Amino acid sequence: MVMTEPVLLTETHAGVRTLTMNRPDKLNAANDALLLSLTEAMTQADADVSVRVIVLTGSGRGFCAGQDLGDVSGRNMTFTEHLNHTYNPLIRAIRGCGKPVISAVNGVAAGAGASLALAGDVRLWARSAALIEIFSNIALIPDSGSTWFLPRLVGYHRAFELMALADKVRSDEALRLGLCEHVFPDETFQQEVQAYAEALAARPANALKLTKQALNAAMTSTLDAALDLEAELQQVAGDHWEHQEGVTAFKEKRAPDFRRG
Ligand code: LHQ
Repeated sequence: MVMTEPVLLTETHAGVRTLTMNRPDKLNAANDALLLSLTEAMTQADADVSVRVIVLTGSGRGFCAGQDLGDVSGRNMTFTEHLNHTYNPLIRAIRGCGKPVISAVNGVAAGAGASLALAGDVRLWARSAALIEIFSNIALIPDSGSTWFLPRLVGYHRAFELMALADKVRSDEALRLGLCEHVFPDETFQQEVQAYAEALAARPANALKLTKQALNAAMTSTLDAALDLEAELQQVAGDHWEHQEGVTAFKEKRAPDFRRG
């Protein structure tokens, strides 16, 4: 009997759920099975009370090389249908998730894989990782959110150039451009990501959920609308036990415990 490897590996440790894209021979190029199971796993992790932080990463030397160009399963759909069926729900699941999502970019992120690398709330890169808005090499336009994420990070003109020329952005430049928060050595990357994720998991989950909601809304809103939403969500945060715990811990000169409750 031929055993096939799952396209997605799932592991949970200390409140951190790690989702590992697992098609290493193809640099984790995405087929429908991978994309649909990733979306499902993201939704499940969001609903699971034991999960506080989600890490998205790749197995082997790649993060994700974008659409699997050899996979024809999406070809009975139009491009529009394919995006609406697979990539777009995934990007929406990441951005709409009530928990922090870390894009742990262990290797090359190309095409829609670059979009996944940018979609996380935190982007941690291995030294050897790289990002390529590679779509124009095959005469397509950037999708899966790249046209939305990239200009907000680097401005219109730099985004256009990276997309038009499909230049490879290496980790030192990615850090300089604001495409990632931290770069870690390849050798210790997994441990660094887990340590970072556990530190994030100790932060107040309800407050981070509301912060994510407010920030996502603010990306497309006016200052007036942002002020109104802050005032509304601050009430929700202030009514939560986490706030009491934070204030009490401050007064008692101890570290708050946001993991109880
Ligand atoms: C791959 C792939 C891959 C299959 C590496 N597919 N096998 C598009 C269409 C429809 C709707 C939705 O939206 C999209 C969005 C997109 O994502 S379009 C962009 C699609 N991706 C690409 O065009 C990237 C193609 N890959 C590459 O250009 C290179 O592999 C990069 C620059 C990523 C990495 O180069 P290297 O480090 O030199 O690795 P490699 O090319 O030797 O790849 C290793 C293996 O992985 C190789 O297989 P082999 O059997 O020869 O060892 C590649 O064929 C395979 N692979 N990407 N997307």
